Amino acid sequence: MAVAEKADERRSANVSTLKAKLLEKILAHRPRTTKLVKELGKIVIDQVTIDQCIGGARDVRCLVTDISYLDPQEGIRFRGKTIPETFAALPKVPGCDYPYVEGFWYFLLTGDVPTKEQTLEVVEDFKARATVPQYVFDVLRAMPRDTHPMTMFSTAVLAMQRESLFVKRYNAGMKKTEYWDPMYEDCTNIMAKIPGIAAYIYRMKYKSDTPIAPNPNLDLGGNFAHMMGLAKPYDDVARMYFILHSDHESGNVSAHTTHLVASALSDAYYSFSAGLDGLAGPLHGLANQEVLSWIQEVFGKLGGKLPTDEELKKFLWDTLNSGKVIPGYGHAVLRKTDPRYTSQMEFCLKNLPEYPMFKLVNQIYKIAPDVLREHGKAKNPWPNVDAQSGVIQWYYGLTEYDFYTVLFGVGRALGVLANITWDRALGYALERPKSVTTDMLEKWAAEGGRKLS
Ligand code: NMX
Ligand code: MLT
Repeated sequence: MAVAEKADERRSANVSTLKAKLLEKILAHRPRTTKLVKELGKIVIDQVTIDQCIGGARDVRCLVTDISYLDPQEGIRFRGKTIPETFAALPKVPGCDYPYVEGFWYFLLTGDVPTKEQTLEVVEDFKARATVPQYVFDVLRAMPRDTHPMTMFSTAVLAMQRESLFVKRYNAGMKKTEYWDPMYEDCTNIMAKIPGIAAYIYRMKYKSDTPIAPNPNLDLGGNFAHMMGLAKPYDDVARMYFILHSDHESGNVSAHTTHLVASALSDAYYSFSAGLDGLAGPLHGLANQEVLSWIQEVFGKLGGKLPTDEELKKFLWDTLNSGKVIPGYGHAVLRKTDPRYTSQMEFCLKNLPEYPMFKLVNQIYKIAPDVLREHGKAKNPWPNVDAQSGVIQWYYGLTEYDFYTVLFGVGRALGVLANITWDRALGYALERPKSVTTDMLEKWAAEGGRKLS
């Protein structure tokens, strides 16, 4: 890119430290992507088998992201850092155990750990963008109160699509190299507003329609706890929860859907709303709600008592024999206990070691993997993030478990919105894989494989 063009881009991005740093990173990264596509594009990195074609493209390497990577044995790394490393590296809110979510946003977007000062700049930027338009609340209020909170959340995000700066700039005419700028603005606006939207849905739906106004002196986690009406240390629980749920590389349903929709140059509102719809499925984010309802069922059947190991084993088998999955167990990529589960387990061991529901979760961890192995289907018998998260919410007073996936959605926004900003920055293409017919698969199978010329 010409020096003048770079300078143009810098001028147009003359806003926050984060945005300037992001542009610096984008300009440094673009030549790598260009070289990979133009000079090295025909190098083979994977092959596709018939079972992958029918079976959800499992393990096919055909997506790129530098924001997180999921190793089947080790679990997630955010920008190269494990969960403990991430928590240790980022600036913490004074008097709290967990980092600012805003600093984590800086980290996901740029790959750099922000200083305290850079973090506080993002805190202020989010506050300036946090006001939710009144029409969003009006839309929510017009929906029947028994609407699932994920439907409300996704609708609220979609309703704000008219705010998109990307659409305005695109319609006015803009160079492809500038796409990232209004995308970044839309994504930051969404990120700043959704804690208020989520809390409004919660207070309207479950707390007799008593929304709590935001407190302009608080960071995102603190303000979320305040607007939910949940006392300390729920602010730290929220920070931990949002960071842990943020990103899980690109292939999971919510991240992939957001990326797919954005690839049509749909704006961030359309894209994230669609991603939330995917998150609302019971095999994905809704599993955390299912875990809690399963646990309540066990307690309900035993009059609130903890089961014996034998009783628990029977409950697990009854669930499997009724054709259901054990929620919170198994994973499409992971082949070990999810480190997000471990991180939350450590939180529970420190803060609620004697809580009966936590004891039950631990007991399930002891019994369920063997039951799943004996069942013989799940490739991964170990727990995922959802097996542990609901217990913490319940302990701190958030017992309305059909709201849990909304919490997941607020956290997931950090990852998927950072990703689609980078999609635009690197000019990622419209996603359009090729489909084939069953006849074709049968023919290629009979021939011993498709002839690749
Ligand atoms: N309980 C019972 N059966 C299971 C489980 C489980 N927890 N996990 C996998 N299986 C079955 C699965 O249904 C499939 O059966 P079939 O051959 O009859 O279709 C078989 O085992 C092979 O599946 P896998 O290849 O091991 O898993 P896959 O990659 O297809 O799916 C999940 C991954 C996560 C969808 C699956 O493990 C599952 O349904 N788990 C329970 C739901 C859950 O916890 N989801 C949350 C995932 C994390 N998140 O937050 O998104
Ligand atoms: C996620 O966090 O998205 C889930 O663990 C599902 C996945 O990674 O496929």
